[in-house]
Amino acid sequence: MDDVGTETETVPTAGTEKGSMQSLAIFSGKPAFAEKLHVGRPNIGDRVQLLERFNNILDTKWLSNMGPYEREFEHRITETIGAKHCIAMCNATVALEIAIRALDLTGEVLVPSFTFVATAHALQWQQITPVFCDIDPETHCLDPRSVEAMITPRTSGIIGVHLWGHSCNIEELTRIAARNNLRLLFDAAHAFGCSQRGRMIGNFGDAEVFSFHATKFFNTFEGGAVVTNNDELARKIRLMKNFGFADYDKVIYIGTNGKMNEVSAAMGLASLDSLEEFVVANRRNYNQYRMELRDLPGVRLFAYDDSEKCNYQYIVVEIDEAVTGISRDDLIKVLWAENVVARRYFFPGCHRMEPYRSYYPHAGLMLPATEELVAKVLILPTGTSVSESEVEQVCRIIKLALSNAVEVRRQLSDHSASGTTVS
Ligand code: T4K
Repeated sequence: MDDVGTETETVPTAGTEKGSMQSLAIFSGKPAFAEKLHVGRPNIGDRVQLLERFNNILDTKWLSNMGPYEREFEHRITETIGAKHCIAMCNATVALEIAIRALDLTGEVLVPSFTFVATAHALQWQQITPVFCDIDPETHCLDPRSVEAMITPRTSGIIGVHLWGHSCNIEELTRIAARNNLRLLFDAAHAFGCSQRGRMIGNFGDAEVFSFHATKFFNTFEGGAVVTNNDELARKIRLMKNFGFADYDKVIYIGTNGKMNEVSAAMGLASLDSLEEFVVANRRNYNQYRMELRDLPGVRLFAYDDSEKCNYQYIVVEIDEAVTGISRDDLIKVLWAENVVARRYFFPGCHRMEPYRSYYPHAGLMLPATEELVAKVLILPTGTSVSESEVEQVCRIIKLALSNAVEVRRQLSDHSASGTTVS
């Protein structure tokens, strides 16, 4: 793989070898990393080409409104995934809102609670009720049985989320949607470059929505897109993202402003050129984590299917406190003290966030798998800015914390008793 021109960033370590319990920063050790090691560090493609495009934008003074880079970007996306239409947007949340409206969703829509809150908000923002369904604990995606159980006469659609880039049970959801005359939309915010049974995500349901936010492995600073193979839907969505303008002075539809600007599109083109390199770095880190964390009782690394195309952009670990003797939250405190900013995506689940928690205080009763999972999941850093030796160091910290679980727990409870914060 030729990586010339792609930015790699190394985070200098503080030079602390983590060998003994006392070397952990929550005891008396120096933090493992001098600078914070983040989840979601943006990958940057070829800077020279990117700046050339930026200069071109300034020279031509075409900054937005379906400019040449936006159109090229849309074309490249459809080429990459083999879908008929790509409508680029300013972000995935607006793309979801527009897709929901274009599909005429009303009443109730079935969604997972275990997702980024934008999935639910995109509905509630339009006075549509998100009805939270449970997930399959293996895949972390919608459990079709829960979906079926939640259908009422008010249900108009399903939004499946391909969490972590792992596809939902598309076949079963498609069957349920067809049987019940429901629209089927996929929130594919995590799943650009992934496939299901060899077919690229972006080709399923009525439409799918990608996110190209800065924290995604492939970014346009802010950005998103609706992709669909339905000509009529694509036409409607295109109108909706540009206030409903069909021509100069001619508005034929209610619309909003969902346009992607030219700087974002230029960044997207640079990201597309480096896509393979980003995936290679993510896969390398994933394999390293897999090797380091294998055989650790109570620690489960979310498994990607190597027979499918995959972007490996999230390193998802489940911590089973009953086995490890240390909770996910205590482990996060240990990691943060070492400057490893691990995250609890998507804690505590949408149903426990406002306004949903006030609207449906007992929703958790219908979501046992979600309730269990939100206490276990931990996201670890990866991407082109994270090296193999840094992955090794992160895993060494985890192993050290787990093999000294009793002392770590005692130390952390002493910290909280004395009012000192760990991170
Ligand atoms: N559906 C799903 C399933 C989603 O996951 C998302 C977004 C959406 C829909 C909506 O897509 P967009 O409308 O955003 O296109 C982040 C992102 O903001 C969000 O886009 C993403 N999902 C979610 C999973 O992650 P936070 O709250 O973690 O963001 P933040 O600011 O804490 O950033 C995470 C880490 O990334 C930081 O610790 C540092 C690093 N970072 C972040 C930014 C923005 C950088 O190093 N540089 C940066 O520029 O939500």
